Amino acid sequence: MKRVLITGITGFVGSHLAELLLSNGEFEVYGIERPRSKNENILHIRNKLKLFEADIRDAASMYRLIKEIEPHYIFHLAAQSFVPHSFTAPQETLVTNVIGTLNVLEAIRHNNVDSAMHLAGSSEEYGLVKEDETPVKESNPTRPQSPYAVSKVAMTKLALQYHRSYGIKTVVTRAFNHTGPRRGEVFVTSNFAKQIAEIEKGKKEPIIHVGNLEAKRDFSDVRDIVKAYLLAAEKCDNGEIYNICSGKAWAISEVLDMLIKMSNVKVDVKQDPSRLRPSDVPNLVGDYTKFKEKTGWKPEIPFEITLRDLLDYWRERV
Ligand code: A2R
Repeated sequence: MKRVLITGITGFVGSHLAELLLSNGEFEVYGIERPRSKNENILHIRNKLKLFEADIRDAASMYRLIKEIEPHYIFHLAAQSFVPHSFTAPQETLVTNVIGTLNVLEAIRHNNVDSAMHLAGSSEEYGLVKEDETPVKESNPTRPQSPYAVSKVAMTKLALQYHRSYGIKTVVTRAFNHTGPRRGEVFVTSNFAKQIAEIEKGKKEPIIHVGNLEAKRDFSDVRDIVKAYLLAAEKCDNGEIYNICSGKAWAISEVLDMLIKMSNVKVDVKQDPSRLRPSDVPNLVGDYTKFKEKTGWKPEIPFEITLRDLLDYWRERV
């Protein structure tokens, strides 16, 4: 059995990755949680996991943890992951996403363990993408548009530098938007789905509040994304960056229309200025050729199924 440590296991992606690894049967899955972690995402698999209390901002706790586990693989997903929050809490975002990552890298280095580390970068690192630069390749310049994006650029650069300087096995993926059941309700797809589910149950007036509907995003299903993360750790070259995406862009307005059509309720749509970002990325669509050539991965779950499962997830919860 290979020992795998997931930071961020209580989160959206971490919980899906834990499920995948457990179902595979070859992995012993370790994770970290904090005293106040919301743990509903992993309640159903909790007894199959080995959970430790740790905070990535605390270097000593990461050092002890990695010394004790000596993981074969580390999936570093823990982060302040919500772009709008990074404008109001830039310091928290930078400390968690950059210093937190540094603490994991340093724990590997000082303990001299041979872990292969996958780090979840983000398409947000590309930021402002010019018309003639889409679909975006890994070689595109990064022009971050938020403190979150800056934090992920810094995290990526640290991961690659630790590989070059110390030979630490790091692979960075830049996933484009991904969604599905358990997506945090602050994220656009989940937020729309939750509002529709509430309207269906008569718990909310029939008005959907929205932010920027013009933005175009490349969406994948989280269950495809976690398969890609496992392949990245197992098959990709260290010190490299790989895009993971569908290669197809959807306007946020199209996503909203698809969700509304999955329901019988009549709704009005209202723009809420507080949902707009100080600077936004207009069009983000990626090119995953590099990753596909290395691993054979391609997205399998149609976006309609992803949205339907997300809406059903909220129908069971509101
Ligand atoms: O908030 P918690 O305790 O439930 O844990 C969250 C974890 N996390 C931390 N873990 C340890 N020490 C910290 N200081 C710390 N801060 C946050 O990160 C949770 O388990 C995870 C974030 O989950 P989500 O917000 O649902 O993010 P998601 O979508 O799963 O994103 C995974 C990765 C992130 O690196 C994103 O930036 C990237 O994919 O897109």
